[in-house]
Amino acid sequence: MLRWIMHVDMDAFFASVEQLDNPELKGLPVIVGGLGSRGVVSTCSYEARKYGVHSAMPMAQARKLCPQAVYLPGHMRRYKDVSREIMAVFHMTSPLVEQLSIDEAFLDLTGMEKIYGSAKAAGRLVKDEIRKRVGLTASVGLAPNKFLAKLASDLQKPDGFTVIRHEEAASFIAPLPVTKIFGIGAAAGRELSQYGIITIGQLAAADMAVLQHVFGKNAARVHQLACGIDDRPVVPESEPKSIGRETTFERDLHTMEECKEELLKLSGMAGYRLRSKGYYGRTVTLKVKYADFRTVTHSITGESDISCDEEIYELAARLMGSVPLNKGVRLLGVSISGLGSGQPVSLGFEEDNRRRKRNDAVDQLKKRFGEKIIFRGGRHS
Ligand code: TTP
Ligand code: MG
Repeated sequence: MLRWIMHVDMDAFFASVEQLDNPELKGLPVIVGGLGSRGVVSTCSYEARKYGVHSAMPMAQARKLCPQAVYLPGHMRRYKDVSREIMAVFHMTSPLVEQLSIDEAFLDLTGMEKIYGSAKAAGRLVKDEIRKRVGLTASVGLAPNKFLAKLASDLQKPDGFTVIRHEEAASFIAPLPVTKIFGIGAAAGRELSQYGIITIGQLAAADMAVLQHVFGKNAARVHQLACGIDDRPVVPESEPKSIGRETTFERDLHTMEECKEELLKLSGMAGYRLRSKGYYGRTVTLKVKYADFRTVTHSITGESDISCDEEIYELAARLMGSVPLNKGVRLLGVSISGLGSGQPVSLGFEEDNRRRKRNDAVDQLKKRFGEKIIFRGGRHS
């Protein structure tokens, strides 16, 4: 059976979301990134790329190249929401999806021609579905393996659709520069050019001794890629079963007050991790390790979805109340399981919304200044 791998990558992702949400920005150069004096460009619209602006460029340089652009700080939460919708389209299309970043993934379509008619039809379907659901364009690459699929998706951006067929794979990539192969950067490219090797085709036909000289133990691998061969499987990332944090204390804790104070910090850290990975949960587990290394765990399942620090702490503290404190406590851990992703279901009580807003604000601060910036209540450390 012929392998078919699809690589999908959104076009100018953050900038496109901004243009979608603010239609007056359509057709304009839009630059998203850190706007402070030491900020860098996260990405920019294709209109801005004409001026030479690109990701990771210092913002000050972008301002010189394209002073008329619209500069925006970005909305990470929104991008994550859109990303989740896109990933849902991928998961609808194939059971084997490997997410590479916020806006790209590999899908293994091998053997799925029967469902879609052809791999090409599946590719079209994904592009159409993304446009319908989120109103954005994606570039698709379809090829016999990951290396070729990723290379293909990049060739006709934006709104690209590139198919590399099995029989044409080697000849398709032969005229491209060697730096199109991941891992061959500008330095290796220059070294190869001294041997007259500029294109991937020349690399495929090169003397192995030269490749060994330039790439050492990776020579055979690079040679295979140059021939269009890449056997790496699409590996779906496994979902975590639980998310949490634990701390071993420098000195054992003896009072309920001390334990609860630590639980408050742990709940904040666990909650931040939970939310930043886009999950909510149903069950909170408390782990207590005593000075004699005996460990107990207790779990409790909440009435509704849990995502806020306060909810986690409330349940963890309730569990703590049923744990005897006749020995010193060496370690405490708080984790959340029964995970789901997306927005937690809430009854929309005023207090729920207030809590969520408070948690969002704390998350933003932690994201900007590091996790240690805030501990709720209690003493700061
Ligand atoms: P990319 O897919 O690399 O870039 P892009 O989607 O903006 O543009 P392209 O059409 O070339 O694919 O990255 C996806 C998002 O990740 C991008 O919109 C912003 C973010 N990002 C950064 O924040 N910093 C970076 O250096 C890069 C490369 C991306
Ligand atoms: Mg992209």
